[in-house]
Formats: sequence, C-alpha cells, structure tokens
Amino acid sequence: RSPESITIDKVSLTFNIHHTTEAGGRRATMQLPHAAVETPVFMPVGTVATVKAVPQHILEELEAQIILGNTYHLYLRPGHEAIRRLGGLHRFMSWERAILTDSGGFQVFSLSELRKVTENGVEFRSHLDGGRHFFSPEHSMDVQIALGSDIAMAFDECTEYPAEYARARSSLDLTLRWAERSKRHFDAHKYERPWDERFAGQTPNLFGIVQGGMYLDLRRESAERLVEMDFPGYAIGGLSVGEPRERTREVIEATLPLLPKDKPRYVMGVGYPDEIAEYARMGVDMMDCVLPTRAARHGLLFTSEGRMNIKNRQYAEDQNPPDVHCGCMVCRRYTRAYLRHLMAAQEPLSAVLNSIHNLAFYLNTMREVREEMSRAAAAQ
Ligand code: PRF
Ligand code: ZN
Repeated sequence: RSPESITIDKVSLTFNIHHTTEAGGRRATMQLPHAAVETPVFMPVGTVATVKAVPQHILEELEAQIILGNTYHLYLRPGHEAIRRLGGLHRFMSWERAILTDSGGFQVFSLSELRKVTENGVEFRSHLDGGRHFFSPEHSMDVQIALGSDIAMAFDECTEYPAEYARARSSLDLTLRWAERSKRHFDAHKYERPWDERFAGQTPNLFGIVQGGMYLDLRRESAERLVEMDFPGYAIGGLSVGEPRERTREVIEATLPLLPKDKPRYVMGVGYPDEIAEYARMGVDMMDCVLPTRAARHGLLFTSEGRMNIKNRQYAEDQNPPDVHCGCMVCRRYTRAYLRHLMAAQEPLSAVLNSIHNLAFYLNTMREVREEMSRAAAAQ
C-alpha cells in the first residue's frame, strides 16, 4: 500500500555478535530502524507511553537504549489510530531511540476483567471503564503497526502457573496457531506503519514467543515450531509468573540452545538485578521488567549492597547517598535522609528520584555485564 513498499525493502534488523563467552553469553549490536542497541540490554517499561515518573530526557541521560510500550494500554488510551495520526509512538512521546511493543496478550490476562478466550482471540472488559473489547492476533498486529514500534510481539497466551500438562499443551497449541496468524497478518500489513523518516524502506520486526509452561518438552516443541516460522528474533514468555527462581533458570537454560544463535533472544518480564545479570551471562540478549520502577514507587531501592527500604526509620538522618557505589545523578546529589523524607511526605519527587536511581542501577548492571564480556574476550 505504501509507495515505499514497491521500491525499497531494506533489512529492518541486523544482529552483529562481537564476543561470545564459554557460558553461552554474547555481546552484540542490534540495529533497529530507530537506533542501534548494545546487547545484552535491559529495557525499561513504558506501559502508557511513559516510563512512570521518568521523563524521556532523563532516560537518555541514563543511556536507556530501548523502552517498552504496551498494546493493550495504548489501544484503550489514547487509541492507536490517534497515535498513528500523531506520527507514531516515537514522535508522540518524543523518544527517538528504539521501542518494543508487547502484544497485549499478557496484559489482557493480568489486568482486564471477565476475559473470554476463544480460538479467534480474547474478549475482555477494560480495566479503565469496563467497556467491552476484543483482541485477536490480527488486531494486535494492526495496533502495533499503527504505533510504529521497532519490535512488535506475536499475540500469545501466557500460560498461568501452576498449570497441568494438558492445560499447558492446549494453551501452547493456541499460542502456536496465533503465532502463525500474527506473522501472516504482520507481513501483509507491516508497511502500513505511520510515516516516519527513520523507517525509510524499513518496517517494524515481529518476534515470536516461546510458551509451554514449565514443561521442557513443550518448550522444545514451541521453540522448534517458531523457528520453522522464521522470526527475526525470539522471546521466552510464560516465566516470572510465580514459579520458583530455579525453575525460571531451568526453562531458560533448556530453551536458549533451541533458538538460533545468530538472532536476538528476549526473556519477558524478569527479574531482580542478580537474575538479569545471570540470564545475560547465559546468553539472553534482552530483558524487561517493571520491578525497578514499581519498587521505586514503594520506596524499595536496589543497591550494590542489596535491597534497601528507604522508608525505614534508620535512614532519617543518614547523609550517605542511596548507594555509595552508584554514580547516578540521584546518588551524586541527594541523601538517604532526603529520599526518606520525600517518601514520608508522599511527595511526587520521591517516585521520580527513586525510579531514576533504580533504573540507573539496572542499566549499569547490564553495562557491566557487557564490559565483562569484552574483557573476557580480550584476555583470550
Ligand atoms: N507474554 C507476553 N508478554 C509478557 C509475558 C508473556 O508470557 C511475560 C511473562 N511473565 C511478561 N510479559 N506477550
Ligand atoms: Zn544511584
């Protein structure tokens, strides 16, 4: 439909691996339409076109390279057609770096009310006003294409935990049928992205999502079927749904070798700082999590000495920075006593400063893993 699609069809994602480690980790550059992303990367979550409490210019200063947006939320408000008319999500929120959008499946399951899952899709009521809506794989693709993200996700069902084998099996089968429908519709319509000069000849990229609950044979089948469909990247979904951490690691460890080595691999919705570092060292290239920003709003700070509840009385007259080993813009300037006061007084700045530090901590954690990989490669 777009005149560009007739004349140009540029590669929209390249993944250049610089170093690999014995443990299977890799340092790479993923080139997307809007930006290059150094991996392994942590992606801050910006559900409703904002990473809660953190303005875009500060995300840039923190060197966030790619952020998440959510199909479910942006479809409900302000609406994907409005965002398309406003030039796409990047222009709407004034973010020039990369954006990944989640397909809405997971959010429908975790947020909406009165869901009804059928072969065709999911009927649900909005968590905002109770209005009725329907999401199908095709509709999720239309919304993500209208947003103009760099990476779109297949429409999947995140199998709940715990799930019996038969339930995980039929949930996976549905997700695989939805993956095929997602891909077919996406490929037919990806040129209908909003007009954006950064796309010149390029399009969003669609990633497949491995499901299968905690059953390794289902995970294998899921990975194999998705690899046959040939996506430019693959996610591992259905984790961090209440299972013990050891299971999460086991599923990731079993699934990674089944995914193409030369394509990006993304684990959705994890985890604590030590977990994201561990998974990156195992060969996970991308991760996202609401934890740094959500915990920040509850006064929980991640530091080099572990977790710290800034509400605690013991910090009332503590003049140290939140994390003595962190050089972020918050730790360079403010004290624990001040952050505790802001929290006690329920001041909005509390959420801002806590979120900035936690994001800095997550982003620095991944930067250190990348540097560690380069040092290991240089020493060989
Ligand atoms: N599927 C999708 N998004 C997700 C997940 C999933 O399984 C998870 C898993 N916790 C987080 N976000 N589409
Ligand atoms: Zn800090």
